[in-house]
Amino acid sequence: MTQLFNMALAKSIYYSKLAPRPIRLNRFYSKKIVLPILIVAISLFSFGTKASAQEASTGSQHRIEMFADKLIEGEDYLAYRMMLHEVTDQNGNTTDITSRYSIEAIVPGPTIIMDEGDVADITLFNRVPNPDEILHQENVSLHVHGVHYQFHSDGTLKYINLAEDQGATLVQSYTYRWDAAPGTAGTWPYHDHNMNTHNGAEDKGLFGALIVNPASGNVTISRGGNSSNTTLSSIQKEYVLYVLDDIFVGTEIDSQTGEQTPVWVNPTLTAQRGSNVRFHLIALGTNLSQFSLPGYGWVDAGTNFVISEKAMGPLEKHVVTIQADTSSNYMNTTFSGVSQGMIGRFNVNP
Ligand SMILES: [Cu+2]
Repeated sequence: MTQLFNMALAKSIYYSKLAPRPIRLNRFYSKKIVLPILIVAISLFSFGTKASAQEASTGSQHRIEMFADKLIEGEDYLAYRMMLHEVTDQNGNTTDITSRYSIEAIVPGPTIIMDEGDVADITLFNRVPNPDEILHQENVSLHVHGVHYQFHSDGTLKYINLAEDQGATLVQSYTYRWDAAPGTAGTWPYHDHNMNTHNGAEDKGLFGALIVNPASGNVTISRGGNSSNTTLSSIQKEYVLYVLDDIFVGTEIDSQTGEQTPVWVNPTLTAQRGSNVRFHLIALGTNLSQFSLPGYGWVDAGTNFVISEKAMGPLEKHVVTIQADTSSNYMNTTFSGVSQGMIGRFNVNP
C-alpha cells in the first residue's frame, strides 16, 4: 500500500511537470508500429566489453539521470527521458547541459554524446506506472554496446548474468558506469535488457544511441565522392536514425548548440548547403536493410571505398559524414523497405 501511494505521488509530481504532449506523437502511432527485434541477436551481439581493472580517466565526468517512462498514457509503449546531464571537465568545472534534451520521453531515447576518454555515471529511474509491475518488482535497465564497463553495469537480469538483477525497480534506482576508454570511439546502441523479458522491452521503444567522439577531434568527410579529414567541430548537424523493419525513427541534433530535437518517424532532415553533417544509422529490425542517399557517395568506414549504398544487418551501425550539397531522399532500398515506404527527405537549403 505504501508503495502504491509512493508511486501515485511520484506519478502526480512527474506528470505535473510535463508540458502538453505535442500532436506529432500521434504520427508515431498512426503507422501501427511494431518494433520487431531480433532477440537472439541482441544477446549475441551485446558485446559491451569488460573494463580492464581501472583505467585512468583522461577526459570529462558525466553525471546523468534518466527515466524509463511510458511514452503516452494509455499506450503500451515505453521510452527513455533525460532528467539531468552534467559534465565536469578535468579542471573541475561543471556544466549542466540538460536543456539540450527534449523534456519528453522519446524514441529513440536521448542521444548521449561523450568524448573518447570520458566516463559517465548514469542513474536510471523506473517510472513505468503499472500496478501489476509493482507487484512483480518489474525491472528496467540500460545495457550499452561498445564502451567498457564493470560487471555491475551490464544491465542484465540474474537470469542472464547469474548474479544479480542490474536494473531499476519502482522503488529503487540503479546506477551504471560507462567508460569511453581509448578505442571505443563510435556510435553505439543502448537499450533496456530487463523489462518484461530477459531481453528487455526494446521492442516497446526502450532504445537510444551513444556517440563516442574520437579523442583526435577529427573525422573523415566525403564530398563529391572524395574524402578528406575535417574537425568534429566543423559538423553542423547530427542525424541519429534507427533503422527498423518498416520505419526510420530519429533525432536531429544541432552540433553547434547541442540541442536535440526528436523528429520521429521517417523524418524530414534539414541542412544548409555546404555544411558538414553526419548520419548515425543503427539497424534494429530483423531484416537486412540497404541504406541509400542518392546523389551522395561516402567512404565506407575502415576502408578506402567510396560507396553510395550500405547493407546493414540487425544491430549493425553505419556512420556517414558528408558535406550537404543537394536535396535528396534517404531510404531503405530493400524490397521490403520500399514496400513499407521507408523513405524520408533530406532537404538542403541554399
Ligand atoms: Cu544490445
